[in-house]
Amino acid sequence: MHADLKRNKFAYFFDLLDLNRNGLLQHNDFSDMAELVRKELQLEEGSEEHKYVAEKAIRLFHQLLNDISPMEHQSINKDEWLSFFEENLGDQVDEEVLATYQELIYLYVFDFFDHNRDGFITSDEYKRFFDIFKLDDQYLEKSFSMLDSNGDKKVSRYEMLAAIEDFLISDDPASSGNWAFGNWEASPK
Ligand SMILES: [Ca+2]
Ligand SMILES: [Ca+2]
Ligand SMILES: [Ca+2]
Repeated sequence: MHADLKRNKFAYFFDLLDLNRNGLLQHNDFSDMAELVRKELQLEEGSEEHKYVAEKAIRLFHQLLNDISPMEHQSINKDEWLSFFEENLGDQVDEEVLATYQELIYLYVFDFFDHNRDGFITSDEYKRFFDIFKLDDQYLEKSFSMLDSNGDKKVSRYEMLAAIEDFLISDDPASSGNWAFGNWEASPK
């Protein structure tokens, strides 16, 4: 059937998080992301808010290091990433792993980009997500409309969590959640 579908999505998500596109997930991918968010939100360097953002950004990395135990110190390669996700969210889904990553990814992509803190992501806020992760914005509109399942022009927490779950475990190529982070069939730039 669609044996490669989930693998392609896992690989796409690795490339997205690998902010400097060097083929490895390392501390700087996450701290650089926090720095971009800090500038975007115009937080003062060293402020409590800035520390909060930096701490939250690194949480996903620490969870990954803990779960994957990479060969190289503090450096996760794509094969290690793919084996972990295929083992835990592949044919057999470990519910605990799913819940953990659903929440962490939610915090990483939703919470950071809800700039006005109203609990919804607008298409402008979603565009910043595309900009920071250098995603191809020709897919911005399509991705946003796939996320916005009730069509009210904003993405709620519920819509985002459902999409992330689909992205992580659905093996249906027509599933709208596959589009949560842009065009999963293309490589991020
Ligand atoms: Ca990297
Ligand atoms: Ca908002
Ligand atoms: Ca909506």
